Amino acid sequence: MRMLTVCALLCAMMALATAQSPPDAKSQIDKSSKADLVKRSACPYGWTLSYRRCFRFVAVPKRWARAERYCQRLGGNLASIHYYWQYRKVQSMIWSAIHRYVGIWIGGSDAQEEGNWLWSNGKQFTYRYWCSGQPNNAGGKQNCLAMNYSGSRCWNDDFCWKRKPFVCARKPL
Ligand SMILES: [Ca+2]
Ligand SMILES: [Ca+2]
Repeated sequence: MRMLTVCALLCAMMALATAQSPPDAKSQIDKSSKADLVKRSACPYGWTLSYRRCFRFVAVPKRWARAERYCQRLGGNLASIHYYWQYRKVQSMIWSAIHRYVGIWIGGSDAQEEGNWLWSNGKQFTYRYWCSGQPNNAGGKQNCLAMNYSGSRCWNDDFCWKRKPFVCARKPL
């Protein structure tokens, strides 16, 4: 009997709670998350959308740190690469801009600690596409990641002071 009373009380409270929440709350959430999705798939002018990230190739050569600061002023960082297909996509973006393969800075660096590669945007450095024999830290001072190296167009650690074109990446708007 006591159990029944407790149950009746609980059921009444639950019914009250349900009645108090606005009936269209769920549809409101659905609508706003849909709008959010549409919004997040847009890039600022001059950026290329690729799977929820915006990329931008900058042809003016800069040192790695200057390139990173330039990307930051545009609301991003030097690009990080996490998959082979993503690397191919960035390569084709560069190719359609300049129709040649040259060394390009992206956001990897082991300047903080030799051999400990980090992306400047804070993402985990798991995917790698190093050329054979790289990174070799030539001269004990190669701490920045350049893509499109050699005929295989793979990754090389290079001197950060070198001026190279670069690729920025940022979140969609
Ligand atoms: Ca190094
Ligand atoms: Ca090297």
